[in-house]
Amino acid sequence: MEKTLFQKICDREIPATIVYEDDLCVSFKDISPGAPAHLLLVPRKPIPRIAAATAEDQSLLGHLLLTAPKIAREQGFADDGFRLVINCGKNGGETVPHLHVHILGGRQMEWPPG
Ligand code: D5M
Repeated sequence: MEKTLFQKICDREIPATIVYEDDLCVSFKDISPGAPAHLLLVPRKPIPRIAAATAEDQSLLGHLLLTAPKIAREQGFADDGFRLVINCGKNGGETVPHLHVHILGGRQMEWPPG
């Protein structure tokens, strides 16, 4: 199977500004930032979207949710708050079919999102 764009970033075949990595996931700067701080956190496992995750992925998903705030703290934008976003499928606005958590911060967020 062809690697996804984000697998290629994880494997350093495509350049990105990586800010965090461990055995299970990698975080890097979004190429098209929607906020002063905009990171993506992706599992190394290429789950296409959150709706495609299974019970087997339970601890991986927990790891992602625990790691995102840790990265925001390490990157210095957690104190004023931040937003985590997971887009799923076409109507969810997912453009890269590899599960990713957006970590957005550095400005006041609005609700509802567009
Ligand atoms: O978000 C997909 C996000 O992926 C979008 O905010 C742009 C970002 N993106 C796309 N290509 C790259 C590369 N090469 N580096 C870093 N960031 C990238 P979605 O939720 O699927 O709309």
